[in-house]
Amino acid sequence: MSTPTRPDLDAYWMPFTANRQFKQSPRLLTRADGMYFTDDQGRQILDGVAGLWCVNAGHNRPRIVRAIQEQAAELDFAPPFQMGHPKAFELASRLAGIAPEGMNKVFFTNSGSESVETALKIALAYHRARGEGQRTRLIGRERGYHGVNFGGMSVGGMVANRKMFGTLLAGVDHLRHTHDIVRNAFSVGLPAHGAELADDLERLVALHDASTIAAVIVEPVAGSAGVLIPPQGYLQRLREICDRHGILLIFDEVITGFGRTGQAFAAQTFGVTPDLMTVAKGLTNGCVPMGAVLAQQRIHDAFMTGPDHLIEFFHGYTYSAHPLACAAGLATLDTYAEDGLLTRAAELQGYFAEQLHALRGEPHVIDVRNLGLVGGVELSPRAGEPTRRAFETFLDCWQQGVLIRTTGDILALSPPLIAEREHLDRMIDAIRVALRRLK
Ligand code: PXG
Ligand code: PLP
Repeated sequence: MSTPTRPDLDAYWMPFTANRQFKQSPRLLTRADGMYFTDDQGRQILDGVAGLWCVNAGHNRPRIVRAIQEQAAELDFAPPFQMGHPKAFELASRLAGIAPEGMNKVFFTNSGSESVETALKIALAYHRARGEGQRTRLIGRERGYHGVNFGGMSVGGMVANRKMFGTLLAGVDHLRHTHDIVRNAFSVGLPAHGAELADDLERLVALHDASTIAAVIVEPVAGSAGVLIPPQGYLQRLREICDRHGILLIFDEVITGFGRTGQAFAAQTFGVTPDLMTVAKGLTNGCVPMGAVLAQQRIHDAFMTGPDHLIEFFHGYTYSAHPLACAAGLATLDTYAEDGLLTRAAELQGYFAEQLHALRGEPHVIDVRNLGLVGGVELSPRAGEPTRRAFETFLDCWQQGVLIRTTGDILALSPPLIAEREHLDRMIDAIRVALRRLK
């Protein structure tokens, strides 16, 4: 095989990466199409994780590529403050059109992390605008992931993402997580046990008083922390408790949005409508960075007071509603609609679950879980070396030409929604082969 010339790897400090390991044996992707990447050795790599939970329509979709190219030549940038461009309004309307009932106001950002910061700020300012400015407390959940900025890190619950960074935001508390491998191991779809864990919010209300709590933020399905599927009835119960106490409910749908769970949004899959919803990733099929916060009309309207020449919400990003991102977003929504991708996971999930759960009984496997086109396989950690088993499985799959994700000792699959059965088979087979030769 020819040895390609590689760039100098020294200067790039890579995000969420074992930099030293990577630079010793780099994994460089140079092209992508459909379900596959090509690496710099010319190998085809089956994409088991939709890039990073974002390329839901598969790679290199002609309609999206063309939209970005044409947009760059037509309007490269338009300032988003006190100005607009048509596609920003069009994309907001289109998003409202597929969103849960009543979530019809859209604030654009450039990432999931920025969406989370934005949603938390909207929640605080909403209460203040209504004369309840004492509601400042934010509640997250253990094992939650809400991006890496200070707000999201503070409400997040993954210790490695928090422990190095000081005191974080004050006035944050956390619900217990819902992962219960003792009662729920190998559940197909929603686990049966644990709806009562939502009552943990009542404990925090009793501790802090509801009048001090602005919002609760949770991922409907926790992705980054290892595919934690909510117990049956849990999200409904959380919604009821929030309503009882005037607490806003924020769903972080950065991963679950755009078809991952079988409907456009997990809110629809679960039949639970939040007050605010954060999205990113699949919004542009991963092609151009973009995120958004979707809000209920009444949240937005609470801001629309005072003289009408004044700015109502002092927040925004230079690249909010960037023309390239809006063009990509519109073409992405067209692609999802044309190919029926927002509900495709619902059609495939039965087959996916069956194949994935066949990994039960393979070496080291202590749990398998699934919903829509998200799958998690939890391994028992090697004594004294947590995370190594999963990382070695990841490297083995890579050698076999399959890209998966790991977090801790959990393997995650989230294939593009265009996946066919044979692609799902191949991903799961690669994991099986890797597990059988793993120490
Ligand atoms: N919220 C959720 C629920 C996410 O999954 C973010 C916020 C942050 O989005 P940005 O665009 O700022 O990265 C995410 C991102 C993983 C993994 O391995 C998942 C994410 C990011 C990095 C790694 O599961 N999700
Ligand atoms: N830092 C400085 C000095 C800036 O001027 C700006 C934006 O004008 C920012 C940070 C924020 O950048 P962005 O709007 O791209 O988030």
